Amino acid sequence: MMQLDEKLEPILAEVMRRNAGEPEFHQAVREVLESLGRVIAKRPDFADDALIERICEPERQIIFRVPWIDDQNKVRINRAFRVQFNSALGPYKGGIRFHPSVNVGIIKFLGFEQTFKNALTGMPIGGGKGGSDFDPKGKSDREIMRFCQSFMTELHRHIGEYTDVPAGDIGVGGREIGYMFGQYKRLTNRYEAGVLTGKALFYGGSRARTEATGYGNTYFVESMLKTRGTSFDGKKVVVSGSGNVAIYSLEKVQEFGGTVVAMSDSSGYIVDENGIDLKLMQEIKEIRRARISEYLRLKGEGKGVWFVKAGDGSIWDVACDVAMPSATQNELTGKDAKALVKNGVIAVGEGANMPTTPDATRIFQDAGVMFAPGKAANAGGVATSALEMQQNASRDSWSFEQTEARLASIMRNIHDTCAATAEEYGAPGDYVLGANIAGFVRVAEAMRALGVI
Ligand code: NDP
Ligand code: 2IT
Repeated sequence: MMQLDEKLEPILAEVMRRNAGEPEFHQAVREVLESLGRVIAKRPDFADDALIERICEPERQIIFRVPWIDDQNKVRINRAFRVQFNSALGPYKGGIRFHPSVNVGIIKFLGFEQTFKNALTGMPIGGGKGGSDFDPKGKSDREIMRFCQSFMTELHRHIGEYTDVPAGDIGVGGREIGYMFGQYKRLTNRYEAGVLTGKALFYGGSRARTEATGYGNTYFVESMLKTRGTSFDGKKVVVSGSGNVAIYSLEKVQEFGGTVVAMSDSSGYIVDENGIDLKLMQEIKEIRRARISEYLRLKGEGKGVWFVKAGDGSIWDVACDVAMPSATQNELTGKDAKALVKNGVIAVGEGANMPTTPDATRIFQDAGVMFAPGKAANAGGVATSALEMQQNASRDSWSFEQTEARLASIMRNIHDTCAATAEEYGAPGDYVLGANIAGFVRVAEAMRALGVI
């Protein structure tokens, strides 16, 4: 582990004491604090007035019960969260995750990361995150609707266009946002389109929001490859996951001339030596909501396609030039990083939030692999959410081309900001340091201007 500046050590110790048993949150805070030693050496005033301590403490945390009735008429209970982390730059903004692994520590880590990510976009949005330990797998459409309605029956008091603007994340996509928006509208008697993003196009959604995170990560990695005089063209790529982020990474990588040879879900991974078929993957995942092994069944054996069950191997053993982990936190371990380096990987772009363990990140950086941290590389989703808020506020709707062009320019900007910041702070090519410092400085300047609140 990297040495922490001695002024920052007690801050981390206090975060760990106060948030006992929340390892993901500790991990996210440690990583940012590791970058801040160089900042306070240059700008000691940023350590005044407990500014860093305040940045590590969420402004508000809401935990609530969600009762709902399943298709067997049985009453079920889940626990839900909204962590409103930081509103110095704008209303809290960040997704909602439905997954059985969700707990307050996971939502806190995501809200903390979101704060710096949102700052990096340059848009007026604070950081927040929410979710529930509800497991959408195997639930009927009606069960999903009843759950979303009950969830919003409590959440609606805490959100609003000027307060907190949720969106999707794991297990929450267009369908869930629709049910939540319907319930919010009914409870408040307001057609407040800007209260949620990721809406469908026919009721206030933005074009390119569905594609934005995957496209954005691909744009970021393309910019990174360009610094070494290369591009996606002709590259072999592995994308983990097969949800929203993974599918639109696949689409953009293909457009840039790369070949995605493997994708996964929690049941295992699929390899297609000829390149994963986008339409087939969309049919399996977006329409049928099926398991990834369906890909092999539909394609048929003996065509350079195979499936490896989870536990029987790691997707990161598949040789590639570019790795884009786009499933979940800590999915790419030190062992995986070693295998990727051995197989000649040159760039890694984090589509997911914190998918790479700290030791794996170090292995990449020590081996000279270009490494794009999630809070920079996957910021295209939330940036396009901010564009959706802009369209809602002006009662306007932009074309796909116009919206994607804004996204592309935001991603180039984030890339260049991270690169320039890393250089300015004496670590050229270290995008982790660049993203952490550039995000921190923007939030910190705003917090200082607003006084001790
Ligand atoms: P989806 O629910 O659409 O897809 C998630 C994918 O990851 C699925 O293939 C899922 O497999 C897999 N996955 C999730 N949890 C696990 C797990 N514990 N173990 C193995 N596989 C898992 O979510 P998204 O694509 O929206 O999100 C993916 C990642 O990207 C998350 O880290 C999210 O925070 C991040 N992100 C999302 C943004 C967005 O706009 N949607 C923006 C920025 C970041 P299975 O179906 O089997 O569970
Ligand atoms: O992690 C993320 O940035 C998201 N899930 C998207 C958040 C948003 O508000 O669009």
